[in-house]
Amino acid sequence: MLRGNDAGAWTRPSPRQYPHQWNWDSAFISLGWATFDWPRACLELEAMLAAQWWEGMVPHVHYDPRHLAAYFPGPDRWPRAQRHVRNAGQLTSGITNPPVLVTAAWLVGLGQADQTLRHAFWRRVRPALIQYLAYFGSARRLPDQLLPVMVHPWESGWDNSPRWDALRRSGLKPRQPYERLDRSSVNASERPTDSDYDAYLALVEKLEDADFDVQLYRADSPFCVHDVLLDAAWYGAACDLNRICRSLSEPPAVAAERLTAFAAAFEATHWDEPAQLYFDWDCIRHHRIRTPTAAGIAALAGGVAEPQRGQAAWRRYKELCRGTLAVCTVPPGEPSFEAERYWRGPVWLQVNWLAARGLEQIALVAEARALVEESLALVQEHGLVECFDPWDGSPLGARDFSWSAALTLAWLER
Ligand code: 2M8
Repeated sequence: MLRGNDAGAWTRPSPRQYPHQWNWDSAFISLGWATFDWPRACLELEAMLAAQWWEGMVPHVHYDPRHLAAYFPGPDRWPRAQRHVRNAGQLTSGITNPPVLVTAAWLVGLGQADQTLRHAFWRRVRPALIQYLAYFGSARRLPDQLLPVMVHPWESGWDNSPRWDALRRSGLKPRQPYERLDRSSVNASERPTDSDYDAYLALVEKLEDADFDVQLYRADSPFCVHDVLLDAAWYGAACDLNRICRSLSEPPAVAAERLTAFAAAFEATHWDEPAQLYFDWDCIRHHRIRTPTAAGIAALAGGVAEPQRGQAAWRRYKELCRGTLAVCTVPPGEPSFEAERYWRGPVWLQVNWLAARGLEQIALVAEARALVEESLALVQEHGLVECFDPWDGSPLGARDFSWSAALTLAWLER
């Protein structure tokens, strides 16, 4: 399937629905390539870094100029973004993704037994990875805050998660008309709604109007959050980048004191004692977004959560999702739960991969193994699709889905 979805230097998330390169998709996809074609895994990550901005940001979409008519929105909706791209001619979106790309570079490197090749790869990517993580600490910080902000649901990768329903309620509409293309090969009931898309496109216009200056954007936008998964991914990425640096006998990219302060801010911002769960933080309305979703569980992968809290969160979330397949992205008792609609209930293998990695980090090794077994059984029965119905595992969303194939390979190899 990866060979089938191969666009040359990167892999399409799925052949029809997503014809370009996506940032965190490529991170997960590289882990699959690494099991049978290591140079191709490196190429996947380096192709993503080739779309990097002067400011260090690695965009969430790196457009393939051959397929611009097949996906909306294209780079024409991000005209100012193109001026930020370092390599002339690369076409990008204007937002990023949780930086699991850095962790993928660490893991892909570890998959190479030949130290010369491994170190050469890490040496090639290290400067871009340092700039990428530094971007969150500079351009993405509000005054007096340690944690970066996330500015668009597409950036979180959990587009229509109920975590972001305040945005839906804000009733934002874009100035420019548009036509959705995402429901030609996937059922409308499995995709975000029209009001979600109105808000997504309106936020794109706001980011463009502010020329991606976060302070300007925040002053005029109803959406600006500390995303629990992005923050955890940043911390995990910083630790993995330091591991790369140590292997190369280079100084750490992120100082130990900074990591300690970041972890404390993470707990203070995201941990919710009454719910015993990790939640997101709304920087506009100044409160925790107390909507239980699997994001707080996937966040355990970053290795930032305190182990006892992580264990409590896993127990609590399992209780809330009793009777569903693991890991249901929204508990079925939530009013916002929709079994078929994208990030509002279905099971995603990428979430399961993050959750299993997180469970290992908090000493729930047997639970991690059980989750992997359950995920592989799901694949065996229902195929390598985008996501699965949390009640019976029926396939949902796009077919021939690359990160589902890649993570299955990575699990099988282990
Ligand atoms: C989905 O997001 C894109 C927009 O970025 C879309 O719906 O068109 C999300 O599931 C996201 O997490 C994923 O990276 C992307 C490509 O698989 O698709």
